Amino acid sequence: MTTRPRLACELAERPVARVLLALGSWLCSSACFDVQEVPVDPAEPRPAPHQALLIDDFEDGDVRPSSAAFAAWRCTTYNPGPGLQPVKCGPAAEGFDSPHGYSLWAELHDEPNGALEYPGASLFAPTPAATLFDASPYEMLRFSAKLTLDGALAGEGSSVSVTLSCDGASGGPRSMDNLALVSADWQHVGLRLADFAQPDWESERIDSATCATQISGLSFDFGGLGDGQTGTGTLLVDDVYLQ
Ligand SMILES: [Ca+2]
Ligand SMILES: [Ca+2]
Repeated sequence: MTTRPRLACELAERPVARVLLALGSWLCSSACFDVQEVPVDPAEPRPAPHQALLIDDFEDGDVRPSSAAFAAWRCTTYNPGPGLQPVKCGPAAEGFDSPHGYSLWAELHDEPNGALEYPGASLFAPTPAATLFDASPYEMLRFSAKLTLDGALAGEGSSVSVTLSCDGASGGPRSMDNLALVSADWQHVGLRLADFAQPDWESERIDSATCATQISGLSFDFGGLGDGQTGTGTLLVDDVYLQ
């Protein structure tokens, strides 16, 4: 088990309203991290496909997930809004014990103004329009990842926030998230769905069990700059499963 990374605390509060306004709550849910303890065991075996729903192993080399329950992978940066910090994502010629994964690269900047803007980068796959996905039959979200951080993003710990978005009772988007430490070497991560929690900043509350029945997207995010800092990050993901 890992300990809670500092990043989670740094990202917990302020970006919410700005991201909500700028990107809609899907991205907001990606931007605002709740702190959870996360089991990370690089030696943990990958699940056999027959035991899991394969979201994507990226071996077809395209942007579409293996599972039709999710639409094409895409990426963005936020705080400030999309387009203001460079970001790229796409199929990668490197996977976890396989030829292909998917990469997210971003250069993040925090404005030097004495305050934290919590800039972040997100790789995400929404569900197809007007559809929701029921994740309640599954216990774990599993994926492989490696994260390389440079500049001010490089530090003693590098972490990836994993967010499952869902629809609240009013129809407004909600989310639940979890945090994983990811190093510069490939490793397997297993997150219990029961350990995902709704961020404190979402005013309309939804319990995680309900949220799991109406998933509207999945995202992997990194960030964590201090005031005025700049850094770049490359996240590679592979073998995204529900089990
Ligand atoms: Ca692969
Ligand atoms: Ca700042």
